[in-house]
Amino acid sequence: METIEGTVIARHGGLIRVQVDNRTLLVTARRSLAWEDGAPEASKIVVGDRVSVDCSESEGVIVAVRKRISCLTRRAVASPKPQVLAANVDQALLVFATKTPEPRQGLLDRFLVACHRADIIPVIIFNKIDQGEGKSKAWAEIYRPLGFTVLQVSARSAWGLGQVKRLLPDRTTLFCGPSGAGKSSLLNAVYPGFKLRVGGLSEATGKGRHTTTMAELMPLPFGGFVVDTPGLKEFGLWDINSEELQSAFPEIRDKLGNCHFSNCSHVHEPKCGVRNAVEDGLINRGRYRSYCQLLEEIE
Ligand SMILES: Nc1nc2c(ncn2[C@@H]2O[C@H](COP(=O)(O)OP(=O)(O)OP(=O)(O)O)[C@@H](O)[C@H]2O)c(=O)[nH]1
Ligand SMILES: [Mg+2]
Ligand SMILES: [Zn+2]
Repeated sequence: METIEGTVIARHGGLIRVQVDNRTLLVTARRSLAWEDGAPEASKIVVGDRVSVDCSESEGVIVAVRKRISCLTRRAVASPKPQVLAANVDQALLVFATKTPEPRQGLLDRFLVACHRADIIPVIIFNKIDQGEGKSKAWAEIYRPLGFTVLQVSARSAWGLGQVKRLLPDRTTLFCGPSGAGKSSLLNAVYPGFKLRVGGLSEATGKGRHTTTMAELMPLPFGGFVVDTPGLKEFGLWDINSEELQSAFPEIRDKLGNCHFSNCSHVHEPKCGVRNAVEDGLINRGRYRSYCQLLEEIE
């Protein structure tokens, strides 16, 4: 059997587009795939997967999937199954709008926990700064001291785009966030050659219209790859325990030594260093709320 190696750049139902050197092939996947790392729970090929394609037939067939270096996974809405957004990405740009659609801290904190779990570097982007700062300034003051990069940009006016561009060469970057935040607009602004479809917002709700309908991996002319994804409403955590959750919150990790009980959950125990820090204003209340909510959800 003659096989060649490639990278999955898009899925169209059962058909999978694979990049091999400078050409793309439209192939299918064999039913009994060989997963180098063992079949994952969501054993579905995703964008970013490195695959072996058998080219001995006229139509190529994927026969094996290589070990994933990273994969950003969420619990799909109304389904017990995990959904992998993309494989083998190095960093994720979490794109929110400063004002509309209104950014939700709960969603941001979920993204950050999932990136921590997946060993993917998160970057928080507030787009549409041309419409005003909205919550972006207050949130930058919360998240920057925690070690996260927070950028304020505008795809429309090109404000701050240099900072985004500088993050991209020679890596694979996932663009994710709610529908209508401007992920595709930002990508078009970074490289007009993409010509991605951009959609308006619903006048009634201020939310996006789910313009991008599938994840797609695209090469940048200056090196590196980007993945545009459909907007996300929900992000359920997948495969994470309470210790990992705590360690995903740097400000909680920082106070662990101050709790009376070594197995403190920081929700109801007395003499809790984390809750004291919240009372003293050292830990942001919204962040603490996110932690409690996520802990309840995973337990
Ligand atoms: N004022 C302003 N509007 C913007 C900016 N960036 C994007 N928009 C508008 O926001 C709307 C949504 O943009 P998209 O790029 O389609 O958003 P998206 O995040 O890709 O949305 P989905 O594909 O649905 O997930 C469009 O009407 C854009 O013109 C910006 O920097 N400023
Ligand atoms: Mg889009
Ligand atoms: Zn505690």
